[in-house]
Amino acid sequence: MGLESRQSAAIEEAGRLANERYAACGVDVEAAMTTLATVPVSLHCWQGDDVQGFESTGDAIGGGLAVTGSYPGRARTPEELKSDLQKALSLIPGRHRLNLHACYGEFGGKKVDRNEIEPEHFAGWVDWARDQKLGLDFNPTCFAHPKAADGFTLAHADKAIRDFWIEHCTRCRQIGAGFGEALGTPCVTNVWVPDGFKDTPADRMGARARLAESLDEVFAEPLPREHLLDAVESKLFGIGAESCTVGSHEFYLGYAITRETLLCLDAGHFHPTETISDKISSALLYLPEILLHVSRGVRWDSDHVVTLNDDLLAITREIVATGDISRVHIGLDFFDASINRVAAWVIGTRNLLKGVLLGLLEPPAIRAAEAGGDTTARLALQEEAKSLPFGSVWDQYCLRLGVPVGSDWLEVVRGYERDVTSKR
Ligand code: RNT
Ligand code: ZN
Repeated sequence: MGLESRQSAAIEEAGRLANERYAACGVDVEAAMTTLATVPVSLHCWQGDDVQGFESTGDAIGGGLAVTGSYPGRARTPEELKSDLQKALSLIPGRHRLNLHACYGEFGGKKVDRNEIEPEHFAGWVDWARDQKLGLDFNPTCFAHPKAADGFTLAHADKAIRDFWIEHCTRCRQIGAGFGEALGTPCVTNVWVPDGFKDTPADRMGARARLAESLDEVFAEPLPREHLLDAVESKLFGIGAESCTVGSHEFYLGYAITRETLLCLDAGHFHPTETISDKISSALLYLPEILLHVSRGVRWDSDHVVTLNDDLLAITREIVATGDISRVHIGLDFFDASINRVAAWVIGTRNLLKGVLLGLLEPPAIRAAEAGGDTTARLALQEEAKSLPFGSVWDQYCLRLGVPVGSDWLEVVRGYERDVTSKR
């Protein structure tokens, strides 16, 4: 037996023992792995190039966003970004999605302003996604543009500027619906605008009323839900917009419920002790579906790579605990330019999937203890569940889905770095 097959046999044997251990806790590991394989994660294209896009206008990112780090090898062209994504996806178990921003169109060196984008600028992405068997999601890009430089877009006091961004977002919905139709899976198109005040506003209501009115124009055209799912994303603050964000959580919660859009909850967009895990069940009582931007804020909305920490585990177990994972569209939203960018995708996405798997492996006795009023047992079982042999199930899952087990994937990324990204 060669080294590799000996290792595979050991992983399978450890998996068999782990499955028995879980079975004794009432958990069906096979069923958990089967379910996990149906959960798509939408990988955000913008981790690959530090949120730069392909417009080559040189406009600063703005919008209250910041990317730090100067690790070599960022993708500079659609070809490079596609190749990096393929490498990352080959190291992540399961079938997933790609989340594109409008500024990642293939403009062929031509200046195409945001109010001029057309489906044709994304045809190459659709062909590639079809080839790679990926669904596509989409986002208008309402930042990194002279008409967003003063921090306002859809809520701008100037009607001409509002109209410009309304046109951009309207086109984005049409492009998104085209993705959904072409690929046979609805495209979640998420509107996030940076609009906010650096210092204490005198008229919050006016700005919010303008935002609502602009959004109503954007969403006016009915497009089939089997092609397009509209989402709106709230935020607490951004750099340079510390005092008031027009599209706050309350604003969008009300908007999503009344206009029947998805609500996007970004893990970095709330007060530091507030968690999105606790919001999922509330949102799903009033909305059929929601979108998550899973991120990791360190001291602020810093968009660090997602790690397998308590926050993530609380989010993923809630997604499972609601009883219908398909109502929660899982997207990632982080951008770290200080480490290998392909590795960042792989680390964050594998962690997200590990979290969902842990949620699926939760012993049912925990819920039963709570239902029976035994909160002592609930706590005892929650804590004991933490040392169940989860790692052996995850290894087994990776082995079965044909992706590297453990940290073996890092060697593959290193090889790609040596041969490809370090030469950019
Ligand atoms: C910004 C929002 C938004 C962006 C992306 C690039 O704070 O989180 O989702 O990160 O659109
Ligand atoms: Zn986000």
